[in-house]
Amino acid sequence: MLKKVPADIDALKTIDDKLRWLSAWTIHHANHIRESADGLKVGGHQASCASMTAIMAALYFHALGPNDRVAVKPHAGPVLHAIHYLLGSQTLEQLKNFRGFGGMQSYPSRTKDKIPVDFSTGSVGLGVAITAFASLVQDYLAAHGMMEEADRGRFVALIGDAELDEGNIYECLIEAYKHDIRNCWWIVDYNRQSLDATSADRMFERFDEIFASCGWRTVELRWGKKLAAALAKYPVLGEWLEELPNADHSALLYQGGPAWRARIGADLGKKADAFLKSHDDEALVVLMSDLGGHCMETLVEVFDAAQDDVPTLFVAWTVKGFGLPFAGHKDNHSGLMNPTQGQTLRDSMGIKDGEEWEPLAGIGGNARAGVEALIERSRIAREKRERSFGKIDIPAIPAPQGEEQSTQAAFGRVLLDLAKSGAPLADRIVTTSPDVTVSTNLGAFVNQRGLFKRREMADVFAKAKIPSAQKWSATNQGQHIELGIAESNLFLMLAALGLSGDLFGERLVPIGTLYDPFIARGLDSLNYACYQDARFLLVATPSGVTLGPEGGAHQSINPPLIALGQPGLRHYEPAFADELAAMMEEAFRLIDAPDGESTYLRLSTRSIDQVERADDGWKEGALKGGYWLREPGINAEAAIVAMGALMPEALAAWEELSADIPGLGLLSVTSPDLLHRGWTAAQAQRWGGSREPSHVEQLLSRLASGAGLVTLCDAAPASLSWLGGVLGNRVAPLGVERFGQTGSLADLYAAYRLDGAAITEGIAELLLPQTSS
Ligand SMILES: Cc1ncc(C[n+]2csc(CCOP(=O)(O)OP(=O)(O)O)c2C)c(N)n1
Ligand SMILES: [Mg+2]
Repeated sequence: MLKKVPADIDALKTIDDKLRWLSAWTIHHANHIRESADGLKVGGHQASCASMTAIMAALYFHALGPNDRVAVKPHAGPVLHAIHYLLGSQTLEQLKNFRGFGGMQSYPSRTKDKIPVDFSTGSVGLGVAITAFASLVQDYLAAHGMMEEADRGRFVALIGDAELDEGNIYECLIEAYKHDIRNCWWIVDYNRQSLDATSADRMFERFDEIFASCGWRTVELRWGKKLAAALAKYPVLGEWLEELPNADHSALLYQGGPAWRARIGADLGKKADAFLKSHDDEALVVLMSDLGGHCMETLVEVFDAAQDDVPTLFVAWTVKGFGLPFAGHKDNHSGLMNPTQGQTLRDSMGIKDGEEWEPLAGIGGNARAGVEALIERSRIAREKRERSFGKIDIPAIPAPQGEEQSTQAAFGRVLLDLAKSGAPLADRIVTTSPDVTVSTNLGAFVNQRGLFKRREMADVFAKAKIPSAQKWSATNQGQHIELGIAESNLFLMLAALGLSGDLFGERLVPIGTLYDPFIARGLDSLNYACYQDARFLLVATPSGVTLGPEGGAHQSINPPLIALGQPGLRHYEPAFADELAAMMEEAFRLIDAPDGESTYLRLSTRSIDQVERADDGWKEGALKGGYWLREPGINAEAAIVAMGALMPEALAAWEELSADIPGLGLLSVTSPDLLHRGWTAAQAQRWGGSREPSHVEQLLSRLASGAGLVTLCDAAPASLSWLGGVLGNRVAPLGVERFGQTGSLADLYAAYRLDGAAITEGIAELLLPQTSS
């Protein structure tokens, strides 16, 4: 840790005021001053900002070091921008364009904001949990010699109190405890208000215990120094205040001095006389608002006292809307000052008309020098960190050999071969799985590369010579991070691993596995990972009704549709092992490429005959989303279009039908996602002049105009049926639309119309003359 300079409390307080002003003014300007082209309310959260400015001033201008990373509560985004404005790393133009096109974003965004944002936030709860996983990644990198111990930083989450209702926080807390995470500060802005209401008093008493039982130190910042002194002098007032319900407290903070006086007088009678006499109404408001989260002395003191690496929860009592006209009002979440209130606030801050944007307006004389010195001293990064790409040597990934293989088994073999090869890529791979490592075929990789644990853990079964296929000892050199069954944690782990290049300058190659249907379980966390452009490979297996006897509860139906609508994630669904190998190689490349993305491989446990290839001509098409596995004849009237594990049915039907239907083609779709994207991208190009036909258009143009397509996939049929819209082909869509059930593949394919008979019927439907009844 760097040596600390003693805090300049006065300057910090001035900065607190400045942040409150600038964040409020930025929002005010966007709503009341900036020209509105469409009359829509712009919005913003002045109250949510105001309750955090002291906490953020104490952090960014005192406690944070250059290697610390912060997830800022989404609605306090404008405070972060105000901080960078004071530091000179945010422009006036950006502040003026808050929530405008290309301007600073409503909620901190790693990818879109111009200032350094360590973690995007917006979907509450996720920004909190990712800090714990990022601290684990830091431990991983340090243990693997990819970063210096001394460069380790702290991971700070600034949390709204209502955010603590999000279940993902507790899933993360449990996982974090198992991994003995450290260097985390979670700071709760305990303003006791959410969007709709004031927070339940009862629950808050429990948070301490929950965190403490997971190894966290908890620190409560309840009263500020002045209020604490007053309560020490008048203990009866202290007892009364401790018991005051959240809703009453908020209402009194909103109503002001006379209301406090009346209520204290009514509740305490003569016992409060001395206290009330010694405070006029204005003094009462100031005193009763002196909560720990607004008291700079308290904030500096608790942050300075927590310099070890023990994870710490700070509960900072605050007033939502502190210092603003709607302070404490239960409806203030989206409250905006009106123009008159804006002017009054400006005047109260000593800022002249026209100087609203002046960073240090209203600060005179000696105070200004102190503030300037403090701004100069802040150790946080002012520039966005460079992203780390293009540094990993990606070897060719050969296809596993074998006449009959499943894509899931082939995945395990590719990883095993990589682990044994000693290629530098293998050293960058980190695998992780929510308790399905073995059943998703990661086991062999883990046998080679071991579990990661900061503290060594012997494989008790191996030591006792009990036979087992899994020989898993854990060391700090291991490369597999074991997770409990909480899929949201998997995606947050992948998000943190997938940002390692951005956060720490060392890119890892994260691979996460889970069962395909359980993507839905962690979907928002997956979206969150993609939103930040974290890079990883997600392997979802098994999938579809093809997992047969496992039954309906494990059979996925809609993930290809999810992938079709998910930016930043490329869906590949291979049928054969050589396709899988090519896709994995591509996925590794995409992880390490500036214009890359993450990849989702949807795999199967079904072992199928591999096809003979004359050459590598299929590969390019397979990586673009599809290729003709059986070329169509000139002006073919029909084609079978199939994806993934159902390819044997498609091939058999093709064999059977092609005698009767000359030129029948078989199109293997490896990524509906890429085909669709290519199609829409080509459409968008048209407006710019000449346009290249997209890959899917090129594929389908091989058929006669208006030819029929029977589409077949072990997923929602809409995954492929849209292909008919590209060139106007008629489509008979086959796929799964009902929940699955147990059974053999033959039973299930017949029941769900995924078999040869269904394909034949589909073709007949398309080719026979339409009869009218
Ligand atoms: C997952 C999710 N659900 C709902 C919302 C909408 N929302 C935004 S803020 C908020 C309440 C936040 O209250 P709190 O965390 O206490 O923040 P503060 O009082 O500091 O504004 C809600 C429900 C959201 N952003 N994310
Ligand atoms: Mg709140």
